Amino acid sequence: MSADARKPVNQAGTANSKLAALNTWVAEVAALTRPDTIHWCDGSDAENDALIAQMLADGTLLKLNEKTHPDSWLHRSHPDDVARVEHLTFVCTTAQDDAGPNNHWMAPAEAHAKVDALFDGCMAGRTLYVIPYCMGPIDSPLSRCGVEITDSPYVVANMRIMTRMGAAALARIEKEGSFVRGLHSIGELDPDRRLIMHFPEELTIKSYGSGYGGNALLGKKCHALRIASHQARNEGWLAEHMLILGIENPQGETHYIAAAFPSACGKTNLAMLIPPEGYRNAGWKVWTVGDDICWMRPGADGRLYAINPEAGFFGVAPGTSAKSNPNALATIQHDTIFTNVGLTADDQPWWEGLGNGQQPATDWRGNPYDPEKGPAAHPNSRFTVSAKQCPSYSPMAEDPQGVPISAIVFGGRRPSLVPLVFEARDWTHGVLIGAAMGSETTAAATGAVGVMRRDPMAMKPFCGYNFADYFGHWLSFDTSGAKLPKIFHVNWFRKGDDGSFLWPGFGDNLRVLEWMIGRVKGEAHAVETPIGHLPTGADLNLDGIDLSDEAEAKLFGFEREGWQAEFASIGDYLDGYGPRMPQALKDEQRRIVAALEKG
Ligand code: GTP
Ligand code: SPV
Ligand code: MN
Repeated sequence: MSADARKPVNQAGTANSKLAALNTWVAEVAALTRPDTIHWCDGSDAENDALIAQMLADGTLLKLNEKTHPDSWLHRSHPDDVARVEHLTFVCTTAQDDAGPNNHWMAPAEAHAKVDALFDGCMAGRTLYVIPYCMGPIDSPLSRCGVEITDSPYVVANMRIMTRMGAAALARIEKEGSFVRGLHSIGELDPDRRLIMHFPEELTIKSYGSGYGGNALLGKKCHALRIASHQARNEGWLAEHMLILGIENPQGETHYIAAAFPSACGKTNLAMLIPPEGYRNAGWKVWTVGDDICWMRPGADGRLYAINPEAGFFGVAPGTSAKSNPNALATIQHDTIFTNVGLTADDQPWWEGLGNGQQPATDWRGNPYDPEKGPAAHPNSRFTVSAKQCPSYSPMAEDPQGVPISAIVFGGRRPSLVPLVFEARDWTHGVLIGAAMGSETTAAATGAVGVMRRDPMAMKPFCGYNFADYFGHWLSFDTSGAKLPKIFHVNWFRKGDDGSFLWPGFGDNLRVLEWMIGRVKGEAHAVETPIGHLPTGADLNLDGIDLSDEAEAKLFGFEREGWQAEFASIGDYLDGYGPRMPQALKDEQRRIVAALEKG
């Protein structure tokens, strides 16, 4: 480790770039926040080593068992700072309608004034880090850059894993001359003095008072979804809360699928799927391109091409086991930052559902583990790890042109009504299926868990503009030359009368993906219903799994009366957006209501 690495590259620190606009902004931020020193991050190993050493010294990180988890760390956050805070997240457009009823809104001038008052002097005694980063491969035309200023070394260490950060990103920014500006301070970690502000018209983010991933790693949800969705609309592409995976069949053909599930609803797990034994023996493979965010745009051939703008995974720890997600478990054996997990007596990370026979000694707050006081790991505890460590990481994941998408999948936690899988008739119907998505809330955001809400395209917390305009933007891809993916809806979370999941899920989800690919190729069979094309149990390969009669009936059934009520509610939801809602979606909803009435 080099002792010099901790010293700011430039003590004065505000004129370290060839780009005047960047120097000016850093100087302005420094004048407002008044840090002791300024450090421009170059992304080097020496810099990272020095930051880790500093965080070990001040207790921000604890070293995990070097034998079992080399170069891995535990971070315990403030107990009131463990998840995204949707009620404190704002989209600040000039016109309130542009943010839409789907976002909390504040007028830009008022928002700047409010949050700048919090930033005033907040970095006194601290170091201001300047993090130039690129979302997507450095050489990809689909990538976009940003600079995050933060006073949190934990944020720097995480951004280094999650993005292409440092010198190469700075060079691209200097060449392009533009970048998304993100200002972050962990502040006092007081929930009453916490704000996550987005100014899409200024390509600016200001986040104060939280060190938690989605609130603080500004390249992720703030930039790659809220700001990027706004940019994507203007520039003709899509920024989505989707995983990307490749399915290689025994003939060696690979089809790429992008899937939008709400937070903590199975993206990481599906992206890293290991085929069931019969499939493995036959030669099926699944490749991981991304587990959370997908940027896609039409290529010259009319197909949609997608990149994963991230370089790492910020994944949910609880439930991750050698059985449920062996690829994830293999990925996080070394060089991993764990946040808010429990610890064994010999300093190994531990969480509910890990299932390795070990026991927790310490809970996520650092107290002796006591099952009476709740779980050892926080339900939203996470790991941060480089995608390169994932055994299933796709050789195409770094391709600057992206991968061609054959199918788009929407899904959520739906204990009742919604079958295992169905297919949209066409693009407009598919957009309606996405717009109508519902799911039970999870621990990824503060607030009640298990409450049903509409979460269109899994973007309710992340769309940087009015959902009505967003659905219109989706519809606009249906042009004459387009070769659009087929759209599907899945539900891995259907429950039986006894409250247990009816579908085994995880690796067995490949059975459903295989049917989708069959549909894309025009080979697989389906039954037409008013809600779309459904397979019967006989249309899926169910060899090796045993479904009860109840499971078969509910997973492959179409419940007309329940859907009539659902579509009435979808109609009310669309109407809530007023005249801005595209007529084509309202017409589609009415067509389905009429078809459901026919009996
Ligand atoms: P974010 O990172 O918050 O965007 O979440 P994600 O969509 O990547 O969620 P993740 O894959 O981490 O899944 C979260 C939870 O869903 C875990 O508790 C998993 O065990 C559970 N889960 C994932 N896939 C399945 C499945 O196929 N069936 C069932 N029953 N549970 C699943
Ligand atoms: C999510 O909540 O959807 C996440 C975690 O992927 S965070 O990056 O914190 O938003
Ligand atoms: Mn997510």
